[in-house]
Amino acid sequence: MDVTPEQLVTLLRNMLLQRAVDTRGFQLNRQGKIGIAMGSEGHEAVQAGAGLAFVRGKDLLYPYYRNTGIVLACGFDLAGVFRSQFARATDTTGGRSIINHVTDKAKGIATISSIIASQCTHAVGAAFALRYRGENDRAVLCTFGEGATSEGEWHEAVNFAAIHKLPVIFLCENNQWAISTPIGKQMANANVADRAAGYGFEGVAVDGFDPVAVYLGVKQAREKAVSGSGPVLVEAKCYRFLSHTTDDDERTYRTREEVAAQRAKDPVPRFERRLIEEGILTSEQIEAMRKEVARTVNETTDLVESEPFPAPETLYTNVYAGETTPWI
Ligand SMILES: Cc1ncc(C[n+]2csc(CCOP(=O)(O)OP(=O)(O)O)c2C)c(N)n1
Repeated sequence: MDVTPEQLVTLLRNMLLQRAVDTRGFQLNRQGKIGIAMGSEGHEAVQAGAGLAFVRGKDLLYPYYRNTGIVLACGFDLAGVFRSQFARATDTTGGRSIINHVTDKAKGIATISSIIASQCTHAVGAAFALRYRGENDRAVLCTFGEGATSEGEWHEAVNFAAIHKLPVIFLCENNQWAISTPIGKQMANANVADRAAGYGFEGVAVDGFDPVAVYLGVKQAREKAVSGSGPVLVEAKCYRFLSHTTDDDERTYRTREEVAAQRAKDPVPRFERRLIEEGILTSEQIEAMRKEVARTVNETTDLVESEPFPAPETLYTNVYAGETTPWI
């Protein structure tokens, strides 16, 4: 068996948690409590699957802004996600950064970058350091949207990784839209995965609505990456169900028919049905899990909302570099 029943349950809980956190973010924004929210609805299977393949204590994650689910699946603390959203003093950037730019050095989670594709060159540099030090059982997971693959920095990063056969898994969360730009206006290739061939390394496309397919694709890519035979580009085909952020209105550039057709393939109920059919969980157990997740998200929201904002006298903290510790 490729995945254990425990892993299947872990995947579902992460997917439910992502969706609950997403919904809460949009609610908090509409209540005027947080400045902006970015949903990952439609990406749940990609992020749960990739997070399960990440080897905690060894691997490094270089995520992007839509990766709440993946940082949680890699071990990031749920309260930390809300601290970032609420810009509290307890946030990893001290409440200084735009939401979701969380980091946890001890867990190998680098900060999210909003500069599209800039995390790709950082990821490649970290992979070079791992190889240079002979830490050959460690890999770097670098994530981005399909729009990022139109950036020059993405091409520089993958080319460098291919030349030096670096242990990087490049995971593209292809949701078909880069804000209002559809994939057909980004590239003439049928698959993002095809881009890898241009740089002499392997690219594979997987069903991004199936967390097990993503898990196995990323796991195999990781095995290849740490074996010394170079990076792999994994393209997980998914869809963004919500607007790009709470500042965007997707109704202005997508038809309702297109969104409805994608919604019919929603990965969350689809995976729930699969676990019931395979006898892994009953519908009652899934309902109990959903309630536990809702309770956890409610309690964490309340806890973090009661925490203080950064003190005014810390306004200039980190504006000028003080003591620094290298990341890797
Ligand atoms: C270098 C750079 N150019 C443009 C932007 C503005 N921008 C923010 S998100 C985004 C779309 C990115 O789409 P994609 O990579 O497909 O990821 P998605 O948001 O769809 O998950 C753009 C163009 C930016 N943040 N950085």
